[in-house]
Amino acid sequence: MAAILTTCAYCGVGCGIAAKVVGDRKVSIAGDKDHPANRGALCSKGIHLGETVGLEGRLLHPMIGEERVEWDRALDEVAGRMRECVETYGPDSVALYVSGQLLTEDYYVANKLAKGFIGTGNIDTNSRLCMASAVAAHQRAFGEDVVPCSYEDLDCAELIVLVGSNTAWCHPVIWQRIERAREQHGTRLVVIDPRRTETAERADLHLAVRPDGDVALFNALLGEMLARGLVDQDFLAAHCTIPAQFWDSLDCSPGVPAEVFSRFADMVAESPRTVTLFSQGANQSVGGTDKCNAITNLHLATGRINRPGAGPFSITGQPNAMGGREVGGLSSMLAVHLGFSLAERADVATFWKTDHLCKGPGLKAIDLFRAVHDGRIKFLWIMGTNPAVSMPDAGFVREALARCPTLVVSEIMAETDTSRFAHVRLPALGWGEKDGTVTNSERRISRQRALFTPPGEARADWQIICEVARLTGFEEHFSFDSAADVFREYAAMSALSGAYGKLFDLTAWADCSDAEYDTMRPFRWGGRHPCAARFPAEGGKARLVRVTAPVTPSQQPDFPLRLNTGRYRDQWHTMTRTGLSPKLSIHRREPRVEVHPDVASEIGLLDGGLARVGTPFGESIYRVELSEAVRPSEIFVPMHWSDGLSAGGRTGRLVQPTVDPHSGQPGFKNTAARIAPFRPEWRAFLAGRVRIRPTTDYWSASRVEKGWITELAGMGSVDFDYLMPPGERSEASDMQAGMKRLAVSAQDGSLEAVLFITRSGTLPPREWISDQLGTDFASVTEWLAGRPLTPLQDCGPTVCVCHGVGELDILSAIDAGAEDVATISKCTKAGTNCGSCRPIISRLLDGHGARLTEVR
Ligand SMILES: Nc1nc2c(c(=O)[nH]1)N[C@H]1C(S)=C(S)[C@@H](COP(=O)(O)OP(=O)(O)OC[C@H]3O[C@@H](n4cnc5c(=O)[nH]c(N)nc54)[C@H](O)[C@@H]3O)O[C@H]1N2
Ligand SMILES: Nc1nc2c(c(=O)[nH]1)N[C@H]1C(S)=C(S)[C@@H](COP(=O)(O)OP(=O)(O)OC[C@H]3O[C@@H](n4cnc5c(=O)[nH]c(N)nc54)[C@H](O)[C@@H]3O)O[C@H]1N2
Ligand code: SF4
Ligand SMILES: [Mo]
Repeated sequence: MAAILTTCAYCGVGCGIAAKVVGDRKVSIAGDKDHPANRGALCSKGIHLGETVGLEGRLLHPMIGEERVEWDRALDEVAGRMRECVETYGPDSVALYVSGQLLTEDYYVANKLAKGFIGTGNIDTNSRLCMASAVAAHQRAFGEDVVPCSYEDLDCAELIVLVGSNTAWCHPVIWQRIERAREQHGTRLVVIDPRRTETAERADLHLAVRPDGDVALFNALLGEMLARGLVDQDFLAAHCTIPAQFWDSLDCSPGVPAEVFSRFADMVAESPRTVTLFSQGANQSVGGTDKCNAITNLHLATGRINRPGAGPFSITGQPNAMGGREVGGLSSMLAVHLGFSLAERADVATFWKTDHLCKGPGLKAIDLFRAVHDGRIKFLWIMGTNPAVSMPDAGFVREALARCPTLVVSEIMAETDTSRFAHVRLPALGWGEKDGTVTNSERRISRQRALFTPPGEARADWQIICEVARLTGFEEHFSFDSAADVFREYAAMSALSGAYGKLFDLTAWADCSDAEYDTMRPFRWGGRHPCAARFPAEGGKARLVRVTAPVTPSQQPDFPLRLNTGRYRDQWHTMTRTGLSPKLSIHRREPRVEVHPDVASEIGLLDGGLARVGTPFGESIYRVELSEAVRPSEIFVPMHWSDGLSAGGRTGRLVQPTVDPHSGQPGFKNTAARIAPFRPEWRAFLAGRVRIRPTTDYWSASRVEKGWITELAGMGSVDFDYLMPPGERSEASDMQAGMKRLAVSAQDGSLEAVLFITRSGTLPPREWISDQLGTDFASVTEWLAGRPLTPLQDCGPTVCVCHGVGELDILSAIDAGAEDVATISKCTKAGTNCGSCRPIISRLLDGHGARLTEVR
C-alpha cells in the first residue's frame, strides 16, 4: 500500500510523515525522507502519532448542552445567537479565539468571517501566547513579520546560540540537525536559559541568565562587539536606520559572571556565521518584544543576516503558528501581512467584496477574555485551543467562560476543561482526517492530508465556519467547496501585499488546479533568506530598535521565588491527545515542581514528596523533583496537566496575566511564587481499566497500555468506594505498614482495578501491576502483593520509550565498557528509533542520574 505524505500534528518544525493506513483507524508512521524539514527523522511525539488517532474521548456529534442534536440545529443555534448579538450589541460583542493548530484554510475563513463580514477585529489566537512578541519584533525591525532564516542555516553555522529554547525537548528534529552540524563541522553551541535543561547540558557554554535578563545580556554583547570593532558599519549604512542614543543604551552589565560573558563574547566574535535561535524564553515575557529586538539588533549591527549560516531565527511552536500569522489570525493584523491603514483596509474590502470590514484591530487574548468577563463580549467561539488551561490566570478565564452568554467550542474531544463551559459543541476533524496546508518555522508550506474517513459526524473547521457564515447571510462569500478552493482565494489575496512593499507572496498558487493542490510538495515562500531582496521598512532599510533592560520586579515577601513554566519532552500542551498515549506518558507520569536542593532542605521538601506552589493568582500541588538544574531563586513547573487529568497540576491558574506592551504576549515564565511542603496523611495509587475522577487533595492520572494509573494523596479519612468499579473484591490489610490493598476482578476473572493505600509505608512499583490489568495471568495474592511471587528482572525506569529500554540496561552497558551514545545504542537499541532519549543516555554516560526516578 502506498504511503500518504502528510505533516506531523505537533510542533513548528513541520516534519513530513509517510503514513500507511494499516487497519481501522490504525496507521503506521515513518518520516518522509524527501521532506526538507526533517529528511525522514521524527521525534517521540511524531513517531507515536498512531497511538493518538483512536476515537477514545472524541466528540463525534454536535451537542447543545448535554443534548445530541442534528448539525442543522446546532448551526442554526450558533448563527442565530451570533446574528442576534451583532444586531443588539454591535459587531464587537462577538469574538473568535482560534489556534495555531488550525490549518491555513480554516484560519483564512475564520479571519475572513470575523474581520470581513461580522465586522469585528475581535479574532485572536493562542499564537498571542506564543509568537506575538516575535511578530512584533519582526515588524519593528523589518516592517513585516518575516523570519530571515531557514533550517539550512543551521547546517552551515559556526555558532548556534539558543535563547530560551529547550530544543532537545520542544523541537527535537531541529535538535538532531544541530547535533549533526556539531559532529560534522564542529559547530559550537551556546544555550541561554535560567534552567540547565537537557539542551543546556549538551552545550559548549550554558549561560544561566536570571529570568528576563536577556535584554541586558544582548545589549552588553553588542556593546562588546562595538568595542572590539566588529560592528559592520558598511552594512549599517547601506541597510539600517539607527535611532538616537542607540549606542548609549548598550552600556549595561551583562548580568552573568564576567568570565562566562567574555567566553560568550569570544565565541560570537570568532563566528561570523552565527544563528541565534529563540523561542518562549524570549517571547513569553513582559519584555518579550524587546528581547527579540535585542537579538535582532546584534545580527543587524554585525551584518550577520541574509547570509548562509547567519541570522536571528524565531522558531514557531505550533504546527501552523506561521500560517496563522500569514492569514492574519492575530487581532492586531488584518490579513496577508497587511495592517489597518485606510488604504490597506480599502484594498482588503475590495478583494473580499465586503462593506462590513472591521474598522481596526481587535482585542488581544488577555483583554479579550477580560471583555468576556465584564460582559462586553457576549458571544465567543473557540476553535482548536483550550484556554481554561493554557491562558495565564486561568481561574479568571474560567470565570469569564462561565459568565459568557454564548460559548461555542469547536473541538475534536468531547470533554476539555474549556468545553465544559460550552453551550454548543461542534465536532471538528482532527489530524489524519483533515486536509489542507500548514506553514513551519522556516516559512515552508506543506500539505496535511486525510488518512481516514471522517469519524461520526465531524466536519472540517473551515466547513463549519462556512456553514455558519452562510446562515448569517454571507453565503456567496463563503461558497468554497474544497480546501483547495479556499487556498486559491487566499493565494490570490496575497497579491495585495506586494503593493505595500511586503515580501509575502503566494500568487503562483492562485490558479492551481485541484490536482496540483493535491500533489503539492513542500515549498518555502520568500526563498532561503527572504530579507536578502530588501528590507521593506523605512525606504528599504531595516531598523535597529533601542531597547533597555526591564526593571527587576521588586521582591514580594510572601512570594520570594520566581515561577518558570514550560514543556515536557513527550507531552503536547493540555494533553488532550498525547495524554492518551501509553508510550508518551512514560517520560513524566506526574507534573513535577523542580526545586533547588538548598531551598528544599531549608523548608523541608523531600525528593518525590509533594509541594504546594502558590502565587498571588492561585495554588496547585505538584510532585517534588530536587534539581540543581534550576537556580535557587526559581522553581519550574510544566504547563500540561488539566483538570481532566489532575487535581493540582493546573499551572495556568498560577501564572500572572501581565503582558508585553508591544505584543500583548503574557509573561508565562516569570511570576512571583512560593512553595511549601504538602504532607499528606495518606498516599495511594489506583491502577484501573478506566479513567477515574477523584476528589482528593492531590491526584494525577497517567495512561498505561491497559488503562490508567492514578496517583493519590490527601488528608483525613480514606474512602475510595466511589472510585472502585463493580466486580468481585479481594482485600488485604497490613496494619503495621499502615497499608490497605483492594483488588477488583471482572466477571471473566480478569483484573479490573487495584488500589494500594498507605499511611506511612512504601507503595509497590506501578509497572508490573498495571500490566496485569485486563488479564488473569497472576493470582489474587500476587495482585494484592503488587508483585509476582517470582521476582522479575528490574530494568529500572524506562529511558527509551520506543524500545522499552530501562536505566539499568543502559548502566550495565556502560559498566561493560560502552563509552558513547552510539555504542550504547548498538548494544541496547536505546535511542535508535526517534532519538529523543539520546540526551538522557548522554547524562547517564556523564555519571548523572537519568532524572527518571519514579515515585514510591
Ligand atoms: N514536547 C513538546 N514540544 C513542543 C510543545 C509541547 O507542548 N511539548 N509545544 C510547542 C509550542 S506551541 C511551543 S511555543 C514550543 C516552545 O518551545 P520552548 O520555548 O523551547 O519551550 P518552553 O519549555 O516553553 O520554554 C523554553 C525555555 O525557556 C526558558 N526560560 C524561562 N525564562 C527565561 C528567560 O527569561 N530567558 C531565557 N533565555 N530563557 C528562559 C525555560 O527555562 C525553558 O527551558 O514548543 C513546541 N514543541
Ligand atoms: N503556563 C504556561 N502556559 C502556556 C504556555 C507556557 O509556556 N506556560 N505556553 C503557551 C503556548 S506557547 C501555547 S501555543 C498555548 C497552547 O495551548 P492550547 O492551544 O490551549 O493547547 P492545546 O492542548 O494544544 O489545545 C488545542 C485544543 O484543540 C483541540 N484540537 C486539536 N486538533 C483540532 C482541530 O483540528 N480542530 C479543532 N477545532 N480542535 C482541535 C485539542 O483537543 C485541544 O483541546 O499554551 C500557552 N500556555
Ligand atoms: S519535531 Fe517531533 S513533534 Fe515536531 S514536527 Fe517533527 S516529529 Fe512532529
Ligand atoms: Mo506555542
